[in-house]
Amino acid sequence: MPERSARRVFPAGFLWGVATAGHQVEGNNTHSNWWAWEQQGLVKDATRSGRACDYWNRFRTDHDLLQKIGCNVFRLGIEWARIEPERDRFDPEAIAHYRRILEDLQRRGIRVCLTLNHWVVPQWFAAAGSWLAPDALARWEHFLLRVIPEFGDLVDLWITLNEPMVPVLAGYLAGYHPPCRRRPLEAARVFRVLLEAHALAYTCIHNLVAHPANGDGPPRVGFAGAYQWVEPYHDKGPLLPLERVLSRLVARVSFEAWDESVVSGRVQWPWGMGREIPGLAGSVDFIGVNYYMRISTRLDAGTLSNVKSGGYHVPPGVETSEMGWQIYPPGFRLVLHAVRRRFGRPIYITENGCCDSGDRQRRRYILSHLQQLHQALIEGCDIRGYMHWSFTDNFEWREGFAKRFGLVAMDHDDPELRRRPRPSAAMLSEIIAANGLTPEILERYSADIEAGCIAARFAD
Ligand code: IFM
Repeated sequence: MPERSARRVFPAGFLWGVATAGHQVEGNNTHSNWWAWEQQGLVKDATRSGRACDYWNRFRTDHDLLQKIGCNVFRLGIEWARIEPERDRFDPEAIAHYRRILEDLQRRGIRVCLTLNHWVVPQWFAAAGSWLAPDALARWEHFLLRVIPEFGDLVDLWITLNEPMVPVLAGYLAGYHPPCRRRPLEAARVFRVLLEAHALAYTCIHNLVAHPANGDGPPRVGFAGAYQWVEPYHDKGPLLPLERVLSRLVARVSFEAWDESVVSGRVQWPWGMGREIPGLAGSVDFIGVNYYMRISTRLDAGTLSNVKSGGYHVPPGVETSEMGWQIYPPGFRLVLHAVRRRFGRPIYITENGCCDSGDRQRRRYILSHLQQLHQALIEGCDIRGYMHWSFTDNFEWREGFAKRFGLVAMDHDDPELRRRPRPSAAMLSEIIAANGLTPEILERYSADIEAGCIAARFAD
């Protein structure tokens, strides 16, 4: 439960905003592997991304809303499949359109956090073997060399890859994201190739961007990692020691090995045996932290396969979101400290949010997570910004449109795709205006918060 009274002011210049991803909002990303996969009816609610939020055409309306909320940063992505719909054929109109979008943000004084790859790849790239193709990195570099100079002057923060462990685990190990493989050795190869892809993007951006939008020095480049707080399911009893070991293993497999590979420049256990990757060591100017939940490890065969499949163990009495994810704000602070210790670099929160169609839990979620974030700041974590996931309801991958993370609600069957800000958007707007949590804000929302508890779902 958020505390009711303490004032929590954030540093001057702290960035406040929201986050999206190209495929989830733009619509009609027809040349992509995800588009092809959706046509097979594999999305849980049998929807397809289709026109999604039509951000591609309605970006000005959305940017008006960003301004109303008071955002001074916006995280968005570009889609490789749109820019290079066929191998070696770049679409100049798509590039020009992305420039229009970024320029519109710049004109409004909204800083740009741009993701170069958020899991989705062109269908031609997927058909040739995706990240496992012998020339995958050459194709990726070809793309980077074309796009980075186009957008370099408009971007403040570059995200090379979003949650690279998701394609590794969901695409190649658990097999429920395209290309739906269950091959540990392939997963390990993809892990290595994505490290190389990240390092390549880091180097290209630093080599190619002479005048970054941030203006005051070299470009700022990082990746966005999916972090969870992983703990044993039981807090006492004979299973606890083994569950502790399991929780270490899950954290290691899911994000620590990636982080330590980036720090050391060598592919770390269990995904590799220390092979060096040129250009990788220390290839981050900041870390993007995506944090949603706690994972509880329990001693049964399901735990490891559940890690990325959504079927998590939830201890009795722990509140969950509509994704079935444990809402656990203290884990946020703990994750931030762990990331600080590992990298010693500035941190931006590139995603944090709650799947909540009725907007009953979201305000409490935001307040309690911001309190933890602020606590981490006071304790020495260099956190520079917070981007809430997500701006509008959007295409939630294999969950389709059924799962709703938006501060702004959208009915995807509405021909007008009207944007309807939820009450939590108004609350975030007040927080941004105050640059933090004031006792007045906490007091004003305490009734909502408590009313929300009644409707919140509790496990067991
Ligand atoms: O929607 C996703 C996003 O694309 C990546 N991070 C988690 C979000 C919620 O599942």
